[in-house]
Amino acid sequence: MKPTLPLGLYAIADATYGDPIAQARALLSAGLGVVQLRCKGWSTAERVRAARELRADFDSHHAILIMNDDLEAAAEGQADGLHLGQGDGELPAARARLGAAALIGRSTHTLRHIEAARAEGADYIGFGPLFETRTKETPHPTQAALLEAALTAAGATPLVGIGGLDAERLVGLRARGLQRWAVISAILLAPDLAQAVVAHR
Ligand code: 3NM
Repeated sequence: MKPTLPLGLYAIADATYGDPIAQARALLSAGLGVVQLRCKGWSTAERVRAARELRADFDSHHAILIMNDDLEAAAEGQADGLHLGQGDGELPAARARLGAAALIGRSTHTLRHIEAARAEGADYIGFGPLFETRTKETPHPTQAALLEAALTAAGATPLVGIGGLDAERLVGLRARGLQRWAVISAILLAPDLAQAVVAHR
């Protein structure tokens, strides 16, 4: 069965900020139900190795492992799902390779992207960057002003806000209706990861 994306914090373990395997284990220990592995610049073989190394940890925490960008790594690494950027290939092809139970998300940066993601059958939609981000190399223009329109455009498809999020900004975004969000640097650069998870969940 396809897993359901939890409400609240969608965690990302990111090789930009250290060892994503150690990060993922710490995020699972902090109680998070979904963690994406984001390893820009890694080979598919390296991503597969990381996912396989983590599989038992995700199983014992009943958590969802999402592979960023790389369909082959998601398939070979036995991930529960795949997150596709705008340029990362066709969603139906990923669905065919990974099976009906895979959770497949798509990054979107405009309202039109959101409509396209729904039309191609995305299980969830990433929307951002809401604010300026220090994590992405070539970010799109910031989108926070469009949050309400984005939530409407997403309809019943879960929308995950991303980009420049911190605990303070989340207060305002949640009041505006955001139910799911992804946070990278504000958690991975915090001196105490478990405390940072509590502050952002
Ligand atoms: N995707 P931080 S912004 C991975 O706009 C990613 O789709 C984005 O990192 C998008 O929480 C982003 O450190 C980086 O700003 C988010």
